[in-house]
Amino acid sequence: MGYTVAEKILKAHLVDGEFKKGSEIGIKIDQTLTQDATGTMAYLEFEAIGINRVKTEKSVAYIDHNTLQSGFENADDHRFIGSVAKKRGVCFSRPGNGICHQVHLERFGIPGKTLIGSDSHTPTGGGLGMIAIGAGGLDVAVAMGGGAYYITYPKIVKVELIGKLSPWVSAKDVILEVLRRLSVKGGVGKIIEYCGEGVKTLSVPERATITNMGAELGATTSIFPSDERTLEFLKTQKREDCYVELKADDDAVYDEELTINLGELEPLVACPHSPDNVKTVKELEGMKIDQVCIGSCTNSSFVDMLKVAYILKGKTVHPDVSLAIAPGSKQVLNLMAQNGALSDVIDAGARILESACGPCIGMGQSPNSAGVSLRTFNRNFLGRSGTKDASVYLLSPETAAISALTGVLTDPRTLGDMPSFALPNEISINDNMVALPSDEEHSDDVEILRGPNIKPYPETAPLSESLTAPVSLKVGDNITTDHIMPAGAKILPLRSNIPEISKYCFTVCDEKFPERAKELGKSIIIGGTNYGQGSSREHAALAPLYLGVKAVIVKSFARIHRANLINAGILPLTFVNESDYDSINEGDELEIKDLRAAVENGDEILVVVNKTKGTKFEVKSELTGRTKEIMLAGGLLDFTREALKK
Ligand code: MIC
Ligand code: SF4
Repeated sequence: MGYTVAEKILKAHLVDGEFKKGSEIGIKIDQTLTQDATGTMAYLEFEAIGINRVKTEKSVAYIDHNTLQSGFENADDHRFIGSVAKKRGVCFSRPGNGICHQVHLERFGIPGKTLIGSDSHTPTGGGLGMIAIGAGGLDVAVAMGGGAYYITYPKIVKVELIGKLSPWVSAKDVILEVLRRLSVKGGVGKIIEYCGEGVKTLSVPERATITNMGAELGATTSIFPSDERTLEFLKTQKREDCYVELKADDDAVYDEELTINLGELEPLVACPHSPDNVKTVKELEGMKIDQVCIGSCTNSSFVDMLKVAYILKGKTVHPDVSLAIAPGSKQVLNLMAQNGALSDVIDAGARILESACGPCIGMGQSPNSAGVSLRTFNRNFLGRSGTKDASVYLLSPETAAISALTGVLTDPRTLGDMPSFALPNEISINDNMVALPSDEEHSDDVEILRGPNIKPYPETAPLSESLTAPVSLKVGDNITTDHIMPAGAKILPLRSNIPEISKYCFTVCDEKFPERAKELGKSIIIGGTNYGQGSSREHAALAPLYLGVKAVIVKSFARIHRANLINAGILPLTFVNESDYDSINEGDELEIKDLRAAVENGDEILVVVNKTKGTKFEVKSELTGRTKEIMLAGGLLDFTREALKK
């Protein structure tokens, strides 16, 4: 039996477990990346594990999320990360160098390698033929220390691309079509692997747009083969020596199949407040808009910017619209400056932002009250833009740019003929904004610089014998990590201070939650399906940990968040009968007797007594060998420390 591209890479990196669908496997990690909003914690955790230097082939620390620096906090985090990186053997991509995923694709990604990053859009690297997975900071810390990364051997979904995109229809429309078909939970436990003759019509940055937003499917990752288009991209980056060809065997076996005829696609748009709420642009054409934002790790490549500049050239942004553009990296911004595209967009009235995440994570550019914002980003969760009653629509740079001129949602195909846009063969490469780490023998001389906002990892405790605690919160389906631990300009600077940031935990759903949970001392959260979808931020587990949450009982979990809960020592449980969800109310006192013994025995089913209602229901714990040990130890940090001692 042959293998798919993903399986070949996983197999070559297998260090633990049986290479069999559904079983837990440990893979060796070649590269890691962190960004500043999750990075401070990840490096504090790396320090707490107690290893001096990273053991990966390449680890890079990016500064791209918290770049507003409206107080000392962000700048302190940057300085801390820069100093740790230097001491511990990590390359440091300085603020200004660009968004982690765009820069990593350009300068560090290598086909056939494994990468984990403390950011859910790490699968961007799948555009280059990598197994690139988003993970919690603690998992990344362990991988930096040379530890394996554990996943459940996923199902592989084959997405066969046939034909070629029509003019003004783009890679963003491909992934929006996949989201329309599979939904935000359709990818959980799966790797999405692209193949077919349509693949070669897509350049690496286009492929990366598709794998990037595969995160919104809940997928473990997404991947393209590595072929002549990959070589072409690496040559432009003067990195052709990294090239290896990777393709699936003819007799590879897939678990599910999907075919997309690129030629039949039309411009699409994801409507509020979910990336899978997809409609055609035609259906909504003419909708009045207030704001357009172009950029983010999904759509900020040079070719995206060339298209935008072509559309804007010689025109003026509509008087009722604010247009903001954030090129994805210093390389992209510089190329725009060199070829005149920058001048075209400035001249049209675009507001040029620094090469960073910016508005995508609510760091500035919040829309006006009840504003309609068109964004080339990947997430439009309620409130994420910083304006609670705003309506955010996700779409391609082409649709965004033309709409910025007309003031209403507009189909870019009205532009007529499309010239061909391509990355030049020869570009100037300058990695001067990547600081290299110190030599190992000089690392003792490097001082780690900590600011007053940087607080240690919250306290953990081994799993208790039994658990009796009230329900502090009951929420519905598709709760995102933006609900659990919101971001934005006010809250993001607190990422290295769990006591402070926990004051905002779940406030999108219930303003009183942090206070209530703290008062209760220990508590349990009840949720619906796909709980914890979205970002990789472990703060969505660390803040509840700090607030005393001991268990979360839901209908189903999103992959990264479930792993983060286990890493934090919070018990993730799912209902055996989903209807039991209805019988529980906030305030009910729940009890799980002999919890520790049951987890030790590997009992699959636990019985929960609702002491308030006088009823009982069953939940699944699904903790396997390793995750079971982590839970018993009180989380991954304690587990790893103990393992190292042994
Ligand atoms: C996001 O897009 O939500 C983020 C901000 O990049 C997060 C990481 C974070 O919360 O720091 C992600 O996607 O993992
Ligand atoms: Fe940054 Fe937005 Fe990408 Fe997250 S999704 S890494 S916030 S650009």
